[in-house]
Amino acid sequence: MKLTDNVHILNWVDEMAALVKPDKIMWIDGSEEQLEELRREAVSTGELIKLNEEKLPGSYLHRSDVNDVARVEGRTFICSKKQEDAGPTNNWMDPKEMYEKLYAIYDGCMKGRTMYVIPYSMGVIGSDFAKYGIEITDSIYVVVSMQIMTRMGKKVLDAIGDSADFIKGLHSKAELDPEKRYIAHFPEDNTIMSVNSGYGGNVLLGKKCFALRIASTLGRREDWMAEHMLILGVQNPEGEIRYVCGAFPSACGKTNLAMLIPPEEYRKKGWKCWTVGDDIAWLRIGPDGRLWAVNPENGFFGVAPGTSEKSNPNALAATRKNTIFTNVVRNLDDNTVWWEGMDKNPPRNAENWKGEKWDCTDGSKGAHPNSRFTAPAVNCPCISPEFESKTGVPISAIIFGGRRAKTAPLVYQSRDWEHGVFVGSVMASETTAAATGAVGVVRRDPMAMRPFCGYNMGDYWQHWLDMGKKLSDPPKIFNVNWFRTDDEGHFLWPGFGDNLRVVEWILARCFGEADAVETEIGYEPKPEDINLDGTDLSPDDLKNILGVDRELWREECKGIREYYSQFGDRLPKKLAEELEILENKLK
Ligand code: OXD
Ligand code: MN
Repeated sequence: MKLTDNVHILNWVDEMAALVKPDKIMWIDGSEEQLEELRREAVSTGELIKLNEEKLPGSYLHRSDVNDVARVEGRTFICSKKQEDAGPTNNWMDPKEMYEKLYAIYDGCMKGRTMYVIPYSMGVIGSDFAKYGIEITDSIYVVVSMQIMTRMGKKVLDAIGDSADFIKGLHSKAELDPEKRYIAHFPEDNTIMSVNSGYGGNVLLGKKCFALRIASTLGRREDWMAEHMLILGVQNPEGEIRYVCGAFPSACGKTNLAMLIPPEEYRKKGWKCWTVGDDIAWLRIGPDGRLWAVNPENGFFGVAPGTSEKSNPNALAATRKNTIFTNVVRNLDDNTVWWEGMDKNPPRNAENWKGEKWDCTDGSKGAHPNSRFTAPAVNCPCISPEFESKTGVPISAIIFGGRRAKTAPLVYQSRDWEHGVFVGSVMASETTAAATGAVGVVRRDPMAMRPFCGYNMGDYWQHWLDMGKKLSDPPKIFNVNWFRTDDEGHFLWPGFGDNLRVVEWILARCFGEADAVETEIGYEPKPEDINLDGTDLSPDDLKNILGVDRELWREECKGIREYYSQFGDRLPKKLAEELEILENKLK
């Protein structure tokens, strides 16, 4: 049954149905009855495995194809009419050529299958922030995951009304052929096409595809920003909650910061942290000239390995009901799940992520390193009371970060917004020995958006600069590095909950409550300005992770200059100037 009279939606759905030729079309209304029927069907075909109803109520295990376990950046395209509008950091294909290629692949790909039509909203339905989408898919896993990750169903169609303003998304698992796998974005058509994958990051189109790649282009047109950022509320003992956004490349502890648990001494004094978002922030200028943020998602699509009662109890708690686990270990004794780093007791009677009998003593990994949980945000014990707010939360600070063994100090503040945009544009992380064998290879990941910016990165930086001019009270911009090491490679900063000590200084700076010293790269705290009560660190230890090593920073400038050169005349002049200012200060 069709759920709308909107001719724009109906015509597009008809057109796509004529292309993919499904046996049946089902409109997803969002009702629990319909979803439960689909879950039952997926269990009967093996697409989902029902887990222990007592220990993990309402939860399921899903296994993706063994060669379909991660986002495929090499096969992700921005298909703007002009190549220079996609820029040097994106794969590009001419839209006509891509449509032709994809239409050939989609032709008849849903024969014998049901086509599901999912109306969904990114952001609270009816709010000024909300943007709507329709995803067509042949996967029940996608339908039930979209129910967790977005607000979806008939109420979204009601909100769209007869408007043509919605993002079109077509997904088909097709044959799961990696050679014909494409994640294509057509920013000028508000369209996303994903084919031959069943992995969440490639197929839950509301997330990276819409809420970052397409939304970044919408934000540029409409004067707002779509960012790869967590949103954290920090409540001080006086009961005041101040908010920060944070952008970090992968493997820098973003989820842990988003769900931070204050150190004991802080908790005793009444500090508390609230999660508004763990991955994506949409930012708009408020009537007060400040930047206001919402998390457009409704759930967490988190990396499972390493999530434990110790590292992130809030994330673990979020997965204890109504969750879909992907590519983790199945404990056959009690029909629950496990992953490396959850605890020290791997199940003895278990299946690995591929569904094979797994012997935890043979040295093989049981869960895939990129195994995931898809969990409702409401499950998180520290979810912010502002999570459903239609206006969002006012942002006091933006925190950029990366993993640098040397060079970057524990924390520094940019001199102003423009300098802050420079700091974000040159964000970098070093590869670890475990991942590549080559330690210290610097990968630039501007604003942690390298894989997610839907247009030319140079234009994106200009948009940041332009937004700063429109904000009468812009957030202050900081850079942090939790990963400084000594010469033996030991971390010099404890990280995790203790990062609140740095965030406390950051927020105090935003409200004129803390001092700083000016260095060549920006403002840094004096060692005694970071509260170390309850740690075994002294202000003297902090001296090793603050300060500026001119030699290393001169090297850094060479790397930045080389990185910038690929953007040609799309590099904003202001950023070239900021680089010169830094070079001069280091002379
Ligand atoms: C994610 C990512 O899955 O950034 O959030 O890759
Ligand atoms: Mn992410």
